[in-house]
Amino acid sequence: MPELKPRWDIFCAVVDNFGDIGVTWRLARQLVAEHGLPVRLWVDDLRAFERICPEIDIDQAQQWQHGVEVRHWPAELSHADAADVVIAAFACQLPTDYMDAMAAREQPPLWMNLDYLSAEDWVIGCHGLPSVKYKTVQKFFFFPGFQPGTGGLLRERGLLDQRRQFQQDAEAQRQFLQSLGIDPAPGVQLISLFAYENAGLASWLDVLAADAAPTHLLVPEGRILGDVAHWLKVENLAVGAIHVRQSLTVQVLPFVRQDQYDHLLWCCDFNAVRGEDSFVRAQWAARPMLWHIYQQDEDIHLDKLDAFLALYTKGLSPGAAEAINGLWRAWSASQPIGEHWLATRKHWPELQENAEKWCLEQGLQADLAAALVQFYLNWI
Ligand code: TRH
Repeated sequence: MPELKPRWDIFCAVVDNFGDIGVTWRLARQLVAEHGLPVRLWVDDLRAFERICPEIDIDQAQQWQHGVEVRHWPAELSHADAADVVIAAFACQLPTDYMDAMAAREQPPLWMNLDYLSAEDWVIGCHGLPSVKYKTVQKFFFFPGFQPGTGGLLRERGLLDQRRQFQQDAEAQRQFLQSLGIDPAPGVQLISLFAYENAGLASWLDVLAADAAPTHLLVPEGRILGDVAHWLKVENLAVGAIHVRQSLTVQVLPFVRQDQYDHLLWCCDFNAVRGEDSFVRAQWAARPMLWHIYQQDEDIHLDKLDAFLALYTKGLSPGAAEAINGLWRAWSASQPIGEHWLATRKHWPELQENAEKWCLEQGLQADLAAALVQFYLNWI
C-alpha cells in the first residue's frame, strides 16, 4: 500500500503589502516540490497573491498552482476538514469552525504559528515552545532565524548553485535584463530599489547623480515611486519610464513574479530591499544590500534592525561595520543617507566579500521548509 503523506494546511491573512503571501506561497511550493506533500494554501486576499503570481484566478475558490491547492479563505469558513499539520502564518487567527474540526480529529493535528523573522537572541529560546491550546490541540511557536536553534530561512534546494551559475553567465544576465526592457551601459553600477516611502531617498539620488561613475537604478512599481518622482521633478512615473540625471539613470520596472525578482537581485551590484521576504532573497543574492525594515509600533523594529546588524557586521573591519550601521540605521529612519553611502563605497570589496561569506554561512543551516518537516517528524 502506498504510504499516506500527511496533509498540510497553511493559512495566510494578508495584513498589507506582499510579505505574508510572499513567504507562505514560497513555503507551500517548496513543501510540494521538495517534500512531495499535499498542501492547501488558504489566502484571504487573492488580489495580493495575483501580483506575485499572475496565474492566480481571483474568482476561483479553489485552484491548483505549482502543485499547491490554493483556497480562497472566505470571511466565514465552515465544513473544512482539518489537515494533519496546520500552519497559521504570522499569528493569523484560524476560523473557529476549523479549530473545532482540528479538535474533533481522532489524532489532533500539529498546529504551528509561523512567526515573523527576527535576529534577536530571544528567538532561539522560544523557537519550538508550546504556545496556547484550543481544546485538546496544542499550538507551537516556530521562529525563522539566522542562528542555530531557530527554524532557519526559506531557501529552495539548489538555489545558491543556480544563483552562482547565473552570476557567472554574462549572456544569461543580459538576456534576462533585456526581457524586462533593461539595457544597462557597459560597466554601469546596477542597483535595485524596493522600499517603503522614504524621505532619505533624495540625498542618495543626489549623490548617485553627482558621482563620476554611472549608476542604473531599477525601481519595481511600488510605494517608493512617489519619492523617486518627487526627486526627478516629474508628475508621475509609469512602468517603463526611464529618466537620466547626470550620472544616474532611473528606470521603473513592472512588479515581476517572485523568481524573476530573484534574478533581478542576482544581476544587481547592490540591492535595496524591505520587509521580510525580499530581505532574505537579497541575502541569497550575496551582494551588498540595504534593508528598509517594516516599521512597528513603539519602534520595536529598531531592536530587530540592531540584532541583525550585529550578526551581519560581525567579521567586518570597524570602518566597514560603522559605514553599514550608519547607512542602514539612517535609511530605516528615513534620514539622509548620501554621506553614509559615500562612506560605504569606501569599503566596497570588503562588503562584497562579507555578503558572499554571510550567504555561505546561512546556506549551511537547514532551510525553513526542511526544518518544519523535521519538527513534524520529531512530534509524531
Ligand atoms: O511587501 P513587504 O513590505 O511585506 C511586509 C513584510 O513582510 C513585513 O514584515 C510584514 O509585516 C508586512 O509585509 C505585512 O516586503 P517583503 O516581505 O519583501 O515581500 C515582498 C514580496 O514581493 C516578496 O515575496 C518578493 C515579492 N516581489 C515580487 O514577487 N516581485 C517584485 O517585483 C518585487 C519587487 C517583490
